[in-house]
Amino acid sequence: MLKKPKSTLAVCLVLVSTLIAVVALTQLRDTTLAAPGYIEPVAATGMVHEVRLVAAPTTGSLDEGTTTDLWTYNGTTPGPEIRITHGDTIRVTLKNNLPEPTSIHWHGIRVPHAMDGVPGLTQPPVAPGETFVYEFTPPDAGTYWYHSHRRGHEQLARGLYGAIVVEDPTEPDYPIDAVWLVDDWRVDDSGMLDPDFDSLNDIHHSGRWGGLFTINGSTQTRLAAAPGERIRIRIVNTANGRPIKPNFGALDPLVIAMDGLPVAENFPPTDITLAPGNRMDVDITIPSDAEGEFIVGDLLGRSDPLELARISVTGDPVGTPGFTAPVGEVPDWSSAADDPADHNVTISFFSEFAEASREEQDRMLETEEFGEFLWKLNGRVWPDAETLTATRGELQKIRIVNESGQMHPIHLHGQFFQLVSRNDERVTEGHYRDTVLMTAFETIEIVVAPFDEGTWLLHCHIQLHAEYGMAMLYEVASELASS
Ligand SMILES: [Cu+2]
Repeated sequence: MLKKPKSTLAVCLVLVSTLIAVVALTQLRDTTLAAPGYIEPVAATGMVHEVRLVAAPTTGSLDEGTTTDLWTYNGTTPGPEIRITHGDTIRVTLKNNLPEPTSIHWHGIRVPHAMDGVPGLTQPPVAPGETFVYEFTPPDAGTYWYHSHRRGHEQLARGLYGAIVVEDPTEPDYPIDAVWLVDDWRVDDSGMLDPDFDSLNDIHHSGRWGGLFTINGSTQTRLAAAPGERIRIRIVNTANGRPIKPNFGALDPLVIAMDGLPVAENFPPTDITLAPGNRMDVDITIPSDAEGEFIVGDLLGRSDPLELARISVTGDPVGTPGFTAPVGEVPDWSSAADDPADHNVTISFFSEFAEASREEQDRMLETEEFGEFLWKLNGRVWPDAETLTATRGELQKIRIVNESGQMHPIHLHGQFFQLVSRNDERVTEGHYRDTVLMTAFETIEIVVAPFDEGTWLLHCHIQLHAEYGMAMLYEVASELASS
């Protein structure tokens, strides 16, 4: 007697869930825009990695010899590399031994909303002496990084970041698989960090840039490889404001992933500029007759590369593995460049000094009190932010207009997107992103695949711009709520 209602219920549940799936697919706004290739749920392995990260003031060395005051996870900058297999869970206990509140954001990983690490939005700030436990199973394999998401213009600049790699067991095993976290530090002549983290000049321009360049916290990074070796290098730009344009000198790398996810086709990284937040994975085969030092440098705004690190080729040649470099399933959404935008965002800069009368300006100059400098999105300043809304499963296009003379790396939490136009010219990139660099007075259009519910942050990854207002909200609601 009891069985029948139960099985009827089961049939109903199957029908309802089938209906939900059909609705989800038909709600993709434009049938020419295929759903992203990464939304298949990951099969959990059951493995849980316990990690303890202690954020604390530390004294450390960046430049072999000089020491400075840093803020680090577990005593080093970068903090420990977290490396797991796709399907594994990580459980990170953050202990805050800093003199101020903090939090951790898992940049690029589609974590559950409550794990996203944005104080005041997804969690309360973690007060000094307190702990917070982050636990999630990354749905997508790839190269990511973790960093403080509170007062990043100081907490990141003092060293609070590290790498998180989610290895894909279906990808070929590279004999050498390295993560290079690139940073620039502003130090004085004695190697001490410049403590002026709120420089008006930096707020007004492109944030805090420094003259001391490190990879993995050292100016002397060397990667040893044999002739014929095949290497995967995962490059992460962790800088507060400065983009990098990687240059590999005499080597011929191929890009295999951008912002974590595999690219549709491998290509040389010649034209790639990595904004703060961006990642790029490259596949390098060392020629079998190579020997000596190969310089990896930065070509941003210069014709001769600035050295960042070296690949030292020594020893007997090894056989080069013959596997094909990884690629991913990336639908082409560039036709959306011709569609109207679902949302428009305008970036502008407000300066109380510039708005003031001549007399007031004279007074401000005399007292050196220049008033407020603020970065605005649609005329509003965080936390008085506008909310862009999206329905789960409906791809949508956001048009962003930069009315300022500064660059802005725009980062969206919780979802990947594609860049489909720059200055109204269609762009086909063949990869997803979570961060895109806008240059001065540029207009871009992005297509977002909203599949992760919650209210997420969309902000500039120049830490000072975000700190001085440049953040808004992106709310992804369930399709059931709107029906
Ligand atoms: Cu900005």
